[in-house]
Amino acid sequence: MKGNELVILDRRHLVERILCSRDDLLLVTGLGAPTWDVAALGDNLNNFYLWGGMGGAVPTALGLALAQSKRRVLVLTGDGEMLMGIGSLATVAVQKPKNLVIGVIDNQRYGETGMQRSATAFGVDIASIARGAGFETATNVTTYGELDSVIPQIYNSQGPLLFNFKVTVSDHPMILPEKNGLELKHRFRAHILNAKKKIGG
Ligand SMILES: Cc1ncc(C[n+]2csc(CCOP(=O)(O)OP(=O)(O)O)c2C)c(N)n1
Ligand SMILES: [Mg+2]
Repeated sequence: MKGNELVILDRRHLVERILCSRDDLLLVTGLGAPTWDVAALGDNLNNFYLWGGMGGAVPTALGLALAQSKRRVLVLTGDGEMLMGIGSLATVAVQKPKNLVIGVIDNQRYGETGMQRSATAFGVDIASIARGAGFETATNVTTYGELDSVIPQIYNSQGPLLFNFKVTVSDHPMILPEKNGLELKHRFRAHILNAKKKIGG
């Protein structure tokens, strides 16, 4: 995948299609637009939104996946955020969490700060980097047809998996969830641990 090829995925449609069958999926979102995309679908106590800590989305999701090994964990983050934490792919490849899926929403831009081109606009391929780290499954997804075949893998295939979704540059309204990080941490933790107690885990 070169940086200048046609891309047709819309990020809000993408996220809606992935999450419409989410069931009890645990979801970590990278700062900025990926958080707003998920919030646009309504709040969910199984969501852990990151507002800062750029580069920390995959490490956060990795810790969660290791601690909650019976739950499926998805992280949705941006190309810029992923590039900042790119070394975390090596850690994931070494840890091999079976329940972790990484979805990169790759608009080839740093959206929030003014749409500056990221390295992926110049051909840097995050999926190839993940394969180089040791991921068996790490691919680019550019069409809705490919997305349809990837969604069952997100929910069922053995992780770690990485899907780099090529999306159009867009200007969707900002939908902001709760911003207090402490509150977000406490409610997520309480919800997961309480749910675990109920199923006797
Ligand atoms: C350490 C650090 N550097 C820079 C920023 C400013 N910043 C916030 S969001 C963002 C761009 C994120 O780009 P990307 O992850 O690709 O998300 P997009 O909005 O493009 O979907 C930047 C540079 C920050 N929050 N933290
Ligand atoms: Mg981006």
